[in-house]
Formats: sequence, structure tokens, C-alpha cells
Amino acid sequence: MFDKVLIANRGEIAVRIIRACRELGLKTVAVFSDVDRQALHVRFADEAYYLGSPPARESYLRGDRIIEIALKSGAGAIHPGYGFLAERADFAQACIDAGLAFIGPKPSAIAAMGDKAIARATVSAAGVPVVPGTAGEGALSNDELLAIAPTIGFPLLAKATAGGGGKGMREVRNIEEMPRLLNAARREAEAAFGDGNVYLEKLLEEARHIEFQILADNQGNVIHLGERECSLQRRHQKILEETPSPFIADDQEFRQQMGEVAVRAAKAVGYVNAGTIEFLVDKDKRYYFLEMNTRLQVEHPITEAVTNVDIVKEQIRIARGRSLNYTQEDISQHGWAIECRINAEDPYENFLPSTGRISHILLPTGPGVRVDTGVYPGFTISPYYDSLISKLIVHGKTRAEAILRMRRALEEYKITGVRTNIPFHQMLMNSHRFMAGQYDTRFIEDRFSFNSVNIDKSSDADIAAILATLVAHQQIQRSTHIIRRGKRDTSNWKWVGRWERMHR
Ligand code: MV4
Repeated sequence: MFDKVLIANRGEIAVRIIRACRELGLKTVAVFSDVDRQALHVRFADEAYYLGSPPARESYLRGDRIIEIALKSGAGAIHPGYGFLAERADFAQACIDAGLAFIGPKPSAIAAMGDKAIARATVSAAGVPVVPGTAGEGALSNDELLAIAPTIGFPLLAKATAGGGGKGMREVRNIEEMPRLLNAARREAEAAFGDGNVYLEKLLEEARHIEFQILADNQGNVIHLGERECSLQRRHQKILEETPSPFIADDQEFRQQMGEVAVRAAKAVGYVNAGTIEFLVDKDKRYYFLEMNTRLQVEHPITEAVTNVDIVKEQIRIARGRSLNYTQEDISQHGWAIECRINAEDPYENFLPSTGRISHILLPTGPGVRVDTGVYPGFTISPYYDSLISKLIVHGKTRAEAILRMRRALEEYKITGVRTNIPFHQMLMNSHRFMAGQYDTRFIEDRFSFNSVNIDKSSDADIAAILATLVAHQQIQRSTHIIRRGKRDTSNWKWVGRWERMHR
């Protein structure tokens, strides 16, 4: 059994994993590239080893070196985090072959879900609804796809079988433009994944992107931790996530149904460890499996906030062969959580990545606020990795409280030296549609223009309802602070105590 874990990642997620290890009494090994010598994950770990030059393929993607370092340092397990080697079945297998525990699913499950066409066929055979589209698992030619297209109906989406996350995806409106768009999707997929295969799905417009967090142990127990609403994306990068989904909210029966289907999808590939089932949900509450992410996800903390489950610790316990700490009945969602991804990019310059030295940074704290970050004052943001510098997570009793708390936290957040998308998040927090929870996957790109929030018009009745909710909430908050001095009773404490008894 392992008592030392190598974290094959960097940034905020490496720090997050090290924290879980620390709390479990496990030693930690970090790895780093040239630009990460001073990084927080290196400082936090018990030991750190140099990997190579900054480009990922010469450092964080060097699975062979990482396994070598694990063996040399005496680590018994590797946690891959997200991105880099996290969803590479060959790397997971190489870990196992080297006698190391891979803190994640089995290579067979990674492979089955990694090919999106095989994933569709596998879960569909298990009775999970998938978006209408091609059924074949094999590589379909353009001619075959052109023949199938009219039977599905336009508009269609051509997607890369090796893809996920929107790369190699093309909208197809009619048969005439289809050959050109298929070739474009194939080229993009070939360049990104070395695999130009594509499949077809009916394009669902005005749908929501809702995902369920799964935990599964080696004893065959599979549970879900509820959903996350992930419809707010820009260029297929999520920018804000919340849980519960405003679309499901208090429809407990709908949540339970979807959750059971998500569990069934995970069981279809013999899933073990933490994973996520993505669904598209249309306005009539019909839901369809999209894909499974076979890793810990960026947005896992909002689920931790409302369920009180430490997902990373559970991952490690599962990898140690222990059974889940929870049954499905033990899981319930409390309150509301929102995550804003704080990226080093300039919202005023079309979200161009921003690099440089962080001269000052002041992070929000206080009630209901969590910040996961890998940076600190003096750290230099390089152009080599993704632009996520921290995740701002708030938790409140209600959605209104969470939104007001997020506004407060965004105001507290101060950073100089690099530009961030904080102004964008502030605009989003003030958007009527966001406040009303009325948004879908098209919202950010089609309806929410950063410079024209005021053009985002809702009906007067909607605006009135939203404002009433927020004002009422603020009033409740304020009333607890109106403490009048009585003639004899001058103690605020006594007044608060009386107020609380009255309102019990
Ligand atoms: C879709 C879809 C609509 N119809 N598939 C995007 C990333 C990948 N995980 C799946 N994605 C989608 N697949 C069908 N058949 C809508 C999305 C989608 C999306 C599309 C355009 C703009 C933003 C989006 C945000 C989330 C999901």
C-alpha cells in the first residue's frame, strides 16, 4: 500500500491534490518544468523533481520520465490531475505495469470513454439515451456519413471520435456544405488527436449542458453526487459553473432519475474512481448522454461545497482499495455553490492570454468563499500552459446569497501585473438572464456581449422579480444588523439572542 503520491500536474490542481494527501498523512512528490521552479506546487510538496523544458510535451507529458521519478522517489501512486496525462489509457497502463497505483479509472474505461463513438454505443446498449446520430463504432467514410445524414435530419453536428471538449466539431446546416465541413472537422481532429475520424449527432439547440459527478469503488458501489450546470462556456471553455442547476433546482425526482442514468452509464464501462457524465438537456427536460470525462474535473469544488464530500480524498481512498465512505442515501445537496474561473486573459482584447509577473495579488476570503490557486505575488505567468490562475468558489444558503457573495468576492479580488477576466465575471453577475438562471449553451456566444450587458434585455416583469428576490435577501441580511440600543438593555448580544429566539 502506498504512503507517497507523485502528482503529475502543476498549478492549482497540483496544490489541491497535495492538500488532500497532507490531510491523509501521505507524502507528496511534485514534478516541474523550467518555468515552474518557483511554482506553488513545488513549494508545497515534500520533494520535487525536474522534468524538462517548458513545452508540455517535454515536461508534463513525459510519462516515461514521470514513472521513472515515481520509482526513484519511492512513490507508490500517481495522481494525474486533469489535462496532460489524465485521460491517456496507455499512461494509466504504464503506471500499473511499473507497479504504481494510478489514482483514476482502469485503462479499459479510459479507452472506452475516450473514443466518443464507442462510448455512445456502449452506454446506449446499457439503456442510456444518446443524442440521435450515427450508431456505428467503426470509422465512417464521407460517403457513408452523407448517406446517413438525411435519416438523422439537419442541422447536424460533426464531432471527432477522439475529441471531446469541442475540438474538431462542425455545425452542418444542409447536405451541400457537408463534404467541406466534414473535411474541416477531420483536419482539425487529425491535427489535435492524430485521428481524423468523425461521427454525427443531431444538433440540439437551446439545450443545457448538465453533468453528474460519479464516484465508484472497486467493490462495485457506484454513486452520484448530483449535478453541475456547465452551459456557460466560451469557445468550449467553461467559464462559470454552478450547482444545483437552476434548471433542475428543486425537481428532486428529475435529479434522481438523471443521476440513476448517469450511474448506469458509468457501470456500462466498469467504472472505478471519480468521473463525470455529461448530458445535454432540452427545454422539455429530455436528456441525452454526451460523453464521460474519466478524470477529476476543474469544477469539482462546487460539488464538494454542497455535498460536503472531499472528492480528492475519496479518489485516494478508492485507489487504496477501500470502499466508498458514502451510500447514495448519505448524499444530499445543501445550499448553492458557484465557481468563477479566473483566467489570465484580457476581456477587453478578445480574451487574449495575458502573461507576466504578478506584482500584487489579494485574494477574497471570508464566509462561504474558497479560492484554489497555484499563484502568489512574484510568480510569473508563462504562455506555456492554460490561462487558469485560480478558481473562485462561493457557497451560500440560496442562489441569491451565492450571487451576492460572488459579487462581493469579485470586488475583493485584486491582482496587478497580469490582466484577468474578472471584469467579465462582474458583468455576468449583473446580467439579468444569469440572475434569472435563464441561460443555455448559446448564451455567452450569441446573447452575452461583454461590452453590451445593458442590451441583454429581459421583460420588465422578469427584472422586477429578480430585483425583488435580491432586495428581499439583502433586507433579511441587513435586518440582523439593525441593533437598537434599549434604555436598560444595552447589550447587542442580548438583542441578537432575542431576535434569534423570535425568528426560530
Ligand atoms: C452538442 C451540443 C448540441 N448538440 N451536441 C460542446 C463540448 C462537448 N463536450 C459537447 N458540446 C456540445 N455538444 C449536440 N448534438 C452543444 C454542445 C455545447 C455547446 C455548443 C456550442 C456552444 C457552446 C456549447 C456549450 C456546451 C455544450
